[in-house]
Amino acid sequence: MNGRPALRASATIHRDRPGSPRVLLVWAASLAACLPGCGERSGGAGTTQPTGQAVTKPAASGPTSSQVAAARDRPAASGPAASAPASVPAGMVVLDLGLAPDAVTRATPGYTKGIKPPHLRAEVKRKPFLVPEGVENLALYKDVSSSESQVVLGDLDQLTDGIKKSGEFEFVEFGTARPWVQIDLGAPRDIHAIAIWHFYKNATIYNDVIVRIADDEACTRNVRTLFNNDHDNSAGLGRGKDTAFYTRWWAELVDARDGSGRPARARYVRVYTATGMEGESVRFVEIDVYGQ
Ligand SMILES: [Ca+2]
Ligand SMILES: [Ca+2]
Repeated sequence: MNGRPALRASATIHRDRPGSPRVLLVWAASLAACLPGCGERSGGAGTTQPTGQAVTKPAASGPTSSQVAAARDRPAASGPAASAPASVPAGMVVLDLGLAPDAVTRATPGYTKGIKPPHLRAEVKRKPFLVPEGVENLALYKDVSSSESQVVLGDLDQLTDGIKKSGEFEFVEFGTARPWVQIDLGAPRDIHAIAIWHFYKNATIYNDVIVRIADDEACTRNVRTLFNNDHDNSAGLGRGKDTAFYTRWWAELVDARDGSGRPARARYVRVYTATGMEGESVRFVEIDVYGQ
């Protein structure tokens, strides 16, 4: 397939490259707020290529030429200013998920299918997510394993390759109804947030998305569930109170911190997903784990 292996035999990919539940999704209910040039550009300071640097300070100076061009093309009511916090406390920065126009596939928002679950949330603009300076994507180039010994398309390491586009060959597709994927951070780390990009070029509502962290590879020690939208416990991991969502280029952002803002410490991050509302295969594009 264009030189790219379609099947992968091993469940775990090893590489040597350098390298309680709250959903923060609050995104634009209107299509306008989802147009290119707005959203999480963090004042236009986001990078154009995926990097390990996950955070960026709000822009301190005037707009760049690309910002000017973006501003020209977007409704006045949206844009970086709409998502910029009134003030950022000392030592904190706005989390930059790397959503520059050339870093993600800005699929047309609003494409929705007919079947919707009862717990589907309304999309409103997500508030800026503040993290301490120095927080970065700990998952970049880290090892990925899965419940499945084979995937239908792609390679597991695409989940942490920093590429967040959702086009052809830019996702990993599973042939089973309820796979999980797991990232090994290599050591216990302090996790502030986890961002998940399922395949989003066509907005999809996946069932039973569950995010867990644990101290061990088998996900049995010190297991904490950070997100669970399995409202009817069909996954058997307990009934979740989180809402269902459309897959979008701005990702699903899960807050890993406790009520006092303390990060969660763990080495392993496991994300379960079941097939979509209309039987769509489970497809992952990228998972970021932001922490220190
Ligand atoms: Ca990727
Ligand atoms: Ca369910």
